[in-house]
Amino acid sequence: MPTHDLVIVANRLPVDARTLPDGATEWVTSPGGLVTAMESVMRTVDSGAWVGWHGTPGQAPEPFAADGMHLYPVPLSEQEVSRYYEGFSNGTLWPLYHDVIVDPEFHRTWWDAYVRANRRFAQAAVSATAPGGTIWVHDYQLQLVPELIRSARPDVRIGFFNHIPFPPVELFSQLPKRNQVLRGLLGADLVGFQRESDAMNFVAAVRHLLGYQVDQYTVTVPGIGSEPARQVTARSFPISIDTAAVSALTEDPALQERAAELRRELGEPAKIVLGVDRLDYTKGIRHRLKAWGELLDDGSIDPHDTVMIQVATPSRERVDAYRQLRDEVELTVGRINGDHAPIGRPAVSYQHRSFDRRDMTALYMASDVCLVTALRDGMNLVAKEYVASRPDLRGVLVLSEFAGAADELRAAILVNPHDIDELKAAILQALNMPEEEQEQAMLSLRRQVLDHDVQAWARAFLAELESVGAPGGGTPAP
Ligand code: ADQ
Repeated sequence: MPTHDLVIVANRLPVDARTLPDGATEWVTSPGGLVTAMESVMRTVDSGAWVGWHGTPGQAPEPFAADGMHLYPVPLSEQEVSRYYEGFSNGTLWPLYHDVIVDPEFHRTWWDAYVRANRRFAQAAVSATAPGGTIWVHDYQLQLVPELIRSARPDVRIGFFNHIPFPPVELFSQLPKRNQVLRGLLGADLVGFQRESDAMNFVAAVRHLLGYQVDQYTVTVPGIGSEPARQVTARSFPISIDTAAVSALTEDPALQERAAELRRELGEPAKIVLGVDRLDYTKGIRHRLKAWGELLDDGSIDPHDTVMIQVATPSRERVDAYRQLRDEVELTVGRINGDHAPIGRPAVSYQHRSFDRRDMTALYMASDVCLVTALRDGMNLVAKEYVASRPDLRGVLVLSEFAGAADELRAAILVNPHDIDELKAAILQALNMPEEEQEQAMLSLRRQVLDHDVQAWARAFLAELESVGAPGGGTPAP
């Protein structure tokens, strides 16, 4: 019996399995912005649920509760993980939606698995949702889910949020099955994107490829047979972070001491420059290292008083392009250190592992410059985390104009990371920025980030969904 008023559908459940010494499984909530945002909106409904994969191939455990949320695990076989998740999601859609930085691969077996998996997620959501309830579907792995839900449950409101960019129609058109993907998304009442330009790309694709009528950000989906036409709204909702949680950490004296200790451990350099990314080719890590290496080569930076820390979280390690990227990054770091690092101190301190929130915040607090040089990024939360971690108003953010965050964080030093000379100049400008200028920029950046946290983002999306989605078949066209 479906019972939940609000159901989140995402590829992953917000928990990770941990095996206890006695062999039993314990579920640990994965700390992440989305989880925090959802926890805050779940508190506003009688009953909330989350549908997603639990992270291991094979049979799914029975539904269970964690942190006041009802969790419905969706099973994926080994082959589906390889074809739906690593294949169509991360080998086809991810590179295509990120400006084809690497070549997308298309395989029909991947598509078939994508359809199968999307059906399973949709079915689980349909069974979990109360009559007249709301379903919020997340991200590029589940683009067919809105339409699949709508055909089974015309009584529910359906929202979709795309966490990654939506490409221009010229690129999107390369996608085999592109029209099926667009129709899948148009099953929602509200389709949310990070940037205004993503929403524009989406409606342009709908107009060009499906020929539907589009009025600014409203698409009219024609009815089939006796079905009435419906309206679907596309809009941008820039995601953010849990700023209150970050602020609380920055006030912790133990963390302030940890930040000071980090500087001591690095030999009290005059300046620390930080990069924090999933090890992904979209993040521009190679471009950043090239710029850094050249600045050391030409003597603009002295490795005796300036250190770069590059945190690169292991990611998608079974996908070829990611293995290659790791090799290249590690080779480059090795070369830079071989050429320039003083004995006993790195020129680039490379950290290929995960850190907890406390250590991550201490790193932000300890760093004079944060480099976000993504070649394409939906938003980039690292940029916002850095800003939220600097109540002292010190520190400079260098930010790629190709990250969604660049629309809001105008007071950063904005760069085109493809232009290595420009990137080098921006790094030097950041390193040499007088304190008053840092303060001025940081004040303006913090105003933006502190006023728009992830809880506000979730509330804004759901409020808009409430106003556009009329249960009982979506918003009828006038
Ligand atoms: P991601 O591509 O994962 O997210 P990002 O927005 O930068 O990119 O978020 C990464 C998160 O992971 C940050 O919170 C960061 O602190 C954390 N992180 C990175 N390295 C870590 C490490 N070594 N240890 C611990 N934590 C680490 C996708 C899109 C983005 C979009 C988000 C949210 O690609 O564009 O901003 O979703 O919508």
